[in-house]
Amino acid sequence: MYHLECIECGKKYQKTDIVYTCECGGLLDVIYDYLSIKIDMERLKTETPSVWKYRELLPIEQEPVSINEGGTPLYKCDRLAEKIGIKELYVKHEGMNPTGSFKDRGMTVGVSKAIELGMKTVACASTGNTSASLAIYGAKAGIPAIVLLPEGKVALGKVAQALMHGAKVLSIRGNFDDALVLVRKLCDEEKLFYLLNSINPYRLEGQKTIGFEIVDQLGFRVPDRVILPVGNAGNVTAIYKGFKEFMKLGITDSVPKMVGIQTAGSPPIVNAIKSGADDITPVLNPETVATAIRIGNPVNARKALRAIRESNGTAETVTDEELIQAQKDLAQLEGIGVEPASATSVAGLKKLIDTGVIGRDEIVVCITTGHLLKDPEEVIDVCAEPIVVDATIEAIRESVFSD
Ligand code: AN7
Repeated sequence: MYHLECIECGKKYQKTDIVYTCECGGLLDVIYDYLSIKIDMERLKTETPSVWKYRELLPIEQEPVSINEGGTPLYKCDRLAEKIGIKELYVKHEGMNPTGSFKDRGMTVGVSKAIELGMKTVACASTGNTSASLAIYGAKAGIPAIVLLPEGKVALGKVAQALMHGAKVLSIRGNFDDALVLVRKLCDEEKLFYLLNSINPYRLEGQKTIGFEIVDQLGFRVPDRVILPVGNAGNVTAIYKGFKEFMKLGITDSVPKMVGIQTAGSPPIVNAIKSGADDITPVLNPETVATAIRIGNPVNARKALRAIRESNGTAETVTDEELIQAQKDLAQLEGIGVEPASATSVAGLKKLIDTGVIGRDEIVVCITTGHLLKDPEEVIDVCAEPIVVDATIEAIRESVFSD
């Protein structure tokens, strides 16, 4: 039992309504009848984590469109912890999802909902990962997917996925924020397609399972902090909702402080948190090497600001240099390969430890949202080139042992 509810005016919508935002313009939340939800604790404590392990808390009644999303590893990162100067650090590597990003958690639910509602075509605007994910779930469901990408600004691996999985890929002359305005009109006003950006509250329902899994994988403990990159600000909102629901159901008795990280070139949420504003001021020309979060007007800002504040969390910026260093540290100290945006979580942790905002004895989970192979061109840019040598023992000996 669930319905949709506006976070601003409280207006309720039914689960059969095809609606993305409230009449008043406010964002919608999926609200359950929590008293009627029965969790089988024995199953919860023994079954391997995955998105659909938590189906009692997901808004889908039919068989879902699924390709085994979720259940991503939570690594204890002692070498990285030592470098940063913190006692207990975990990294939840969402790059280990089917398309290599956390978006799959939202899309398995979102596309399942599209099918339940009888929608014929699904669409999104994307900085890349959302489009890869929509393409794969559209393919699995057997319905067409339309994706709008900012021309020339999407990492190669993501475009490759959208193309190969058969989405209709449209490169927009404009940035992500422009593409999102356009696709919202196509879906909401023109009613041409079903909108699967994270303004669609069903997407966030899938993504909240990251919160469930963290608790599950820590042996039903709640960490002190969860740190993650923020773009459209859907994921930080979703994960916090997951932690809150586990508390509401009596599975846990606290929630972590939520910490959102953006880049110095694209910081609307950080600006609002630091200035105490109720809403964001859009950043007009966002620029960063972390193209996934090159977003100036995050649609879930009002939800995210509440989540961060209510949890006593914070938000911080990192520079491109800092996030590239964190990307290398994750790769070379822990064997965790992530795309640039994902590394902002670890770069942000380092900055907040160095400045004393986060204590060295806190239990911290950083979320790495996307896989290294999403953006091979960035890797080539920031790493030394391969060394070309003659195919002889001598040449290799000289190259390896000469310095
Ligand atoms: C790797 O694909 O917005 O704050 O269109 O790909 O929930 O938006 C991607 C976002 C973080 C930010 N890390 O999450 C898209 C898109 C990675 C991402 C984010 C994205 P939100």
